[in-house]
Formats: sequence, structure tokens, C-alpha cells
Amino acid sequence: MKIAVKKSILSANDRVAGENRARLDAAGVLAVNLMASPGAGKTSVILATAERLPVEVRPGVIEGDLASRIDADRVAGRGIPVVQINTGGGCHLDAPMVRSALAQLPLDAMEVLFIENVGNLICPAEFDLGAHLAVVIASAPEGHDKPYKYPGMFARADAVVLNKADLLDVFAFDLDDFRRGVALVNRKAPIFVLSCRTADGLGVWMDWMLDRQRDAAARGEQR
Ligand SMILES: Nc1nc2c(ncn2[C@@H]2O[C@H](COP(=O)(O)OP(=O)(O)OP(=O)(O)O)[C@@H](O)[C@H]2O)c(=O)[nH]1
Ligand SMILES: [Mg+2]
Repeated sequence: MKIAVKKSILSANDRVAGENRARLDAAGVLAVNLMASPGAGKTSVILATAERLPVEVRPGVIEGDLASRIDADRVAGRGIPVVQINTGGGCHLDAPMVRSALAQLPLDAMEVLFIENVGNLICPAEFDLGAHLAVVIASAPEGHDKPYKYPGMFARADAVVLNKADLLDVFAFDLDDFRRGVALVNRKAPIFVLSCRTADGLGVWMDWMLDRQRDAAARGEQR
């Protein structure tokens, strides 16, 4: 019974996710779902990336948190269109939440949409939002064992960002072991080791993301 209910919730979610994706495709917007534990650096990665985008690639942001407008205010402070979703206790965003946020965003005036999911390495992986890319952010202070302990999240990722690279030595972070852990569940996702603090490694991540953004723009032009 429990499994049947879960399946039906997920399939209802997937329907709306498909509609969201179609809407984003029509607007030529690349949507990136950023998932990580609390404090890994989701908002920092969004801001560091947005700051370095070429002028013709305009960002928008959806912020997901249980409560508060703290992250949305940080983003709005940079002049970036943003919608805050408060889940009121829910541990992940879902496609209907994103649908209502899309209705409030100027999709025609943006080329890339960052969706910051609720800080959690478990539930967000199960819910398709209609984004084109699922990016998992891990960070040095969390330790190198996370891919082994939360395999579902890493298995579904299109890319893995390892943030706070400036702290690798401080936390005796074993990068090889981390890479092995990711490879156990996901052989395709590139791993970007970077630091929002020093900006090291941001360029490689941005090149990869902008390649995908160009594909999304081409999809929009074909319509
Ligand atoms: N040393 C270091 N600190 C960082 C880096 N990136 C982010 N931080 C710090 O990590 C803390 C959390 O960063 P956020 O970007 O707010 O993390 P988040 O994942 O958005 O957090 P929640 O939205 O609360 O889940 C802040 O104090 C940042 O300044 C980094 O590359 N190096
Ligand atoms: Mg945040």
C-alpha cells in the first residue's frame, strides 16, 4: 500500500515536471537543480557562478528552504530575479512548487535558472523538478565518505561539485577516495573540485555548464 501511494505521488510529480521542462525548453532556459546538505555551499556556488556568467547569459534563481527568505535576499541583493519557496517542513522541492515559482519569474529575460533545493542529501534526489541538470554539491568539511553513505543522490547526478577545496587539507579530505565513491555509483558525472572562497576551479565548472546552456538555447530557437 505504502509503495503504491509513493508511486502515484511520484508519477503525479513527474507529469508536472514534464510540463515544467517543456516550458523551460520553449523559453530556451537551462535549469540546474542544485542539491546538497545544509551549508555545503549551494547559494555560494549559485552566486559565484552567476557573477561570472557572460553578459548574454542572464541568471534567475529559485530558492528552496524550509523557512526564511535569507537566501532569496542574498540573491536579490545581486540584482538577480529570484523566487523563494518555503516548504514549511518539507525536506525537498517538488515539481508543483517549481511550477508556481516559474509563473513568477521572467523566463524570457533569463538563459539559466538555478534551483537551490532544500539542504538534504536524501529526498531531493527522488523528485524530478523539470530541470535539465541535477548537480550534487559536496564540500570538504563533510568528509570524503558521503558518496558511499548517500549513493542515491550521487547516482542520479549529471555532475558533482566538490566545494570548499580551500579546506581539503584542514579536513584531511581524501580526494581519491571521494572520486572512487562517486565512480562506484556513477561513472558518467564529471567531478568539479572548486572553491567559492578562492574561485579556484570555478572556470572548469562554468565551461561545462555553459556548454549545456548553449544546447538549451538552441532547443529554444528550434521552437
Ligand atoms: N571556506 C569556504 N567556505 C565556503 C565556501 N563556499 C561557501 N562557504 C561558506 O559555507 C557557508 C555555507 O554556504 P552557503 O552557500 O550558505 O551554503 P548552502 O548550501 O546554500 O546552505 P543552506 O542553504 O543553509 O543549506 C557560508 O558560511 C559560506 O561562506 C568555500 O568554497 N570555502
Ligand atoms: Mg543556501
